[in-house]
Amino acid sequence: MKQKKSFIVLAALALSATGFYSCTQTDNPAPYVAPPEVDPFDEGNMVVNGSCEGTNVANFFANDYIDGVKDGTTSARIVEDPADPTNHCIIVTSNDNPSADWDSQFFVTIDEPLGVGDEVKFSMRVKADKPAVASSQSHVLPGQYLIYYMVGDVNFTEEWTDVEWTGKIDGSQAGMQTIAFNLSQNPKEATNYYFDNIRFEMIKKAPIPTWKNLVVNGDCEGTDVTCLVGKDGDDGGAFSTKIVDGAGVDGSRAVVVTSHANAAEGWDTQFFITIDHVFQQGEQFLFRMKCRADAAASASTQAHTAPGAYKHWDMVGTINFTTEWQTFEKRGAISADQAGSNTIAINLNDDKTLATKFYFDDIEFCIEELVEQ
Ligand SMILES: [Ca+2]
Ligand SMILES: [Ca+2]
Ligand SMILES: [Ca+2]
Repeated sequence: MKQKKSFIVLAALALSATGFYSCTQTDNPAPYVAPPEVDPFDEGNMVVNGSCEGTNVANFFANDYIDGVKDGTTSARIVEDPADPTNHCIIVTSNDNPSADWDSQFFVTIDEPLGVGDEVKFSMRVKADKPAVASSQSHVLPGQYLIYYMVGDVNFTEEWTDVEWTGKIDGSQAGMQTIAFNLSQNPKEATNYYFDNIRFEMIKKAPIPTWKNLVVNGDCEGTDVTCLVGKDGDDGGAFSTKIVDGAGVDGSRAVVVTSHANAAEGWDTQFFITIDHVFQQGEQFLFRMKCRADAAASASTQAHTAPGAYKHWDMVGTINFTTEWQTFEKRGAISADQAGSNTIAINLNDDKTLATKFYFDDIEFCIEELVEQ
């Protein structure tokens, strides 16, 4: 009896110590595995093992010479710092009488390519067995050259020296994920280069361009005609937007504008899409709408500063209407002539003898906006 009681106490203690209250005695808990040691130098660093105190060389490559023999582009070697047995660093050995600055190279890679406008900071410490200078290049992967610059020239002395560079990725560097250092440039003779505390940080991702639609009630399902202004040919120039039930796509509502058969000018009949935004030169835009007419017709378009206030003879080119619904789309950049306007005017009496109805639905005028990531 006494023996049985102590067994129960021991079993209860064992169960509460492991935390597995639902376990039976036959369960075999998984062995404890210590979590990997986290190197504080890795935090925020796009380069893994930048301190070189681990063994991971996934982000380091060397096109180098070992015992005077070309070793090609392979993983870089981490060695004990010759001046400090408690420290580790990368060693890259160059060659005598190189034929080009890039006979020997060191490459630092990151796992994701950078895009135009990404703001980044690179730093490391370097030294060499002889004073040296290395230029840097942007590559995709090691050896996939993009452009002859990246983080500037690096100066090496026989003592550890910190180098640092901050900048933005430009169009020629887009897609880069490797910094290449040319180690056969100066001096033109064999020496050992050392790299340590390598850090490549993202300061700020480039904002993403997105389309922002500025047309109110573009699908015509509401009553707001702030952005949708019509002028029928027989209205004597008066604005009178008509949103008509059933005239739209799939029986929905749409704007209807009617031309007349004895027009004096192409703009006797017009439809205006006006937005609460003044176009800036160079601004990217996307104009899109669904349209049709009761007879085939073509319409020129103009830029206006308000409905009826002419600015320029072209805005989104010529629109060709058929009797079927179709999507008209125009992308472009606001020109100097269009800058300052805010309205697309569509001339619906370019055929001065055509009296017909034009239908407009699902109208969007989008301006490109940059959204922070
Ligand atoms: Ca190599
Ligand atoms: Ca180190
Ligand atoms: Ca509609």
